[in-house]
Amino acid sequence: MRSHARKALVLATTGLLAATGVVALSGTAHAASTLGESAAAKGRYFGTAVAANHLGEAPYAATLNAEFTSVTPENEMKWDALEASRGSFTYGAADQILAHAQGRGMKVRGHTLVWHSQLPSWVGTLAASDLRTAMNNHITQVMRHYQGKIHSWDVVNEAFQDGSSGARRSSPFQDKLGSGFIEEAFRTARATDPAAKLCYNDYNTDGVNAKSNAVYAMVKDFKQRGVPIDCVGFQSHFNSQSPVPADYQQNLQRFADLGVDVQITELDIEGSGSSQATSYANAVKACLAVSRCTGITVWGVTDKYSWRSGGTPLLFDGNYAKKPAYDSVLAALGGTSGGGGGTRTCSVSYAKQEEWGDRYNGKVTVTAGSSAISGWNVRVTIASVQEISATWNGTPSWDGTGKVMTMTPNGNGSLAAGGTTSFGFTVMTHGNTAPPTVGACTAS
Ligand code: G2I
Repeated sequence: MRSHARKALVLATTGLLAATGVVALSGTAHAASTLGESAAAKGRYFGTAVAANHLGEAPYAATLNAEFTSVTPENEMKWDALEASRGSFTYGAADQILAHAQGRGMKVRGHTLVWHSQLPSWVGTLAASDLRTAMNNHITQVMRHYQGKIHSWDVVNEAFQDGSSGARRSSPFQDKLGSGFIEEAFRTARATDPAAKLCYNDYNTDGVNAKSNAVYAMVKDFKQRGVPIDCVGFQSHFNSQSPVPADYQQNLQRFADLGVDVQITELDIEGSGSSQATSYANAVKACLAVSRCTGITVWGVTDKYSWRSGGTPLLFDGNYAKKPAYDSVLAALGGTSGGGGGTRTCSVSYAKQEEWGDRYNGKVTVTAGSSAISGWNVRVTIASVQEISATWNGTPSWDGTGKVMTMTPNGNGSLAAGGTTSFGFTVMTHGNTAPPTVGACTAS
């Protein structure tokens, strides 16, 4: 049993090697351009929010890895995730995202150190001086853990009220420490990691309005008094009630003129089709028109995992197919798509399965590239004395010799980006146990 298994493994390896050259030849040509590459050509990063629990989903990881050059942990670096109980820090899920990004040369945005939401209840129970100690300790511990690994930190998130008041929002920090908590958080952050860019991040501040005016006044004051701040994040959650503002670029520019970088940090736009695509393009163009707008992050990879998935606000649909919004963003970044939403590619691998005295079974796995595909075909060639006596999970067609089989899908051949399927067949060896030659995968 053991030696039989080992023999099968060796044969499988041989088969795989025989097929490898062809797999390489099939080339799985990359899409002409990606969001990340085309943004890089404009001196910017193009990022996405990422959830650690989706990294194991092949098309999620394939899309992330192919298209994005920066990640923001969607929830994993928030206070409740990192310090749920006082003084006890849990970095597992955040570190998982960091490792994924670092292994692929992606930047990481840190989100977020001080925020009224996703704040464990123990923080709210502390008296002022203890709260100050806890806030500074949280900033210090977390920033030390990630020292040198985070390009920008959202030091304080959403500290201002919506509406016309221009006031600070009620929170344990605001209510007990007063407005000075923001400045104190930035000073503590700078002292801990002088290399990280320190950002203030908020929503409904994307156009010129009472809320953005209040943030503007704070940043101006910080710059005048030498309080350390390097960047302002504009979350940019848009929908029909809150569309991309006409003065978006102008607003980004006035902050940049204060001497800070600006970043679009959580972009998503509810809608679909060409109107969504146009809005996305306008948002991207606004950033590109502001030299200190250093990067864009969308708030998720795929509509299906969006925090407001019903609004389908992202660039890839639930099957990881590129939406019109993807094409318009790529075009706005100066990239070129293969047309119809990216170049469709696939690749194959071969493995020998069971074998008997007179025959063996082979299995071919088909994997879609970084775009979804709607069909594929693979050519399998056997030695002249061999015969294919059975096939499964595919629809074969044959050349005149009966030695070259072209396999196509059974029914619907759609695969998501990075998705896989497989087909199998039995080869009657007639004394020749050679593996088949598995040709290039052609996608449609
Ligand atoms: O609300 C959208 C964003 C606004 N700006 C700050 C961001 O940090 C915020 O992100 C969202 C996440 O996208 C959601 O995923 O923040 C929400 C919480 O304020 C996140 O939702 C939470 C759910 O409320 C929890 O029930 C859930 O356990 O996500 C958690 C993890 O899935």
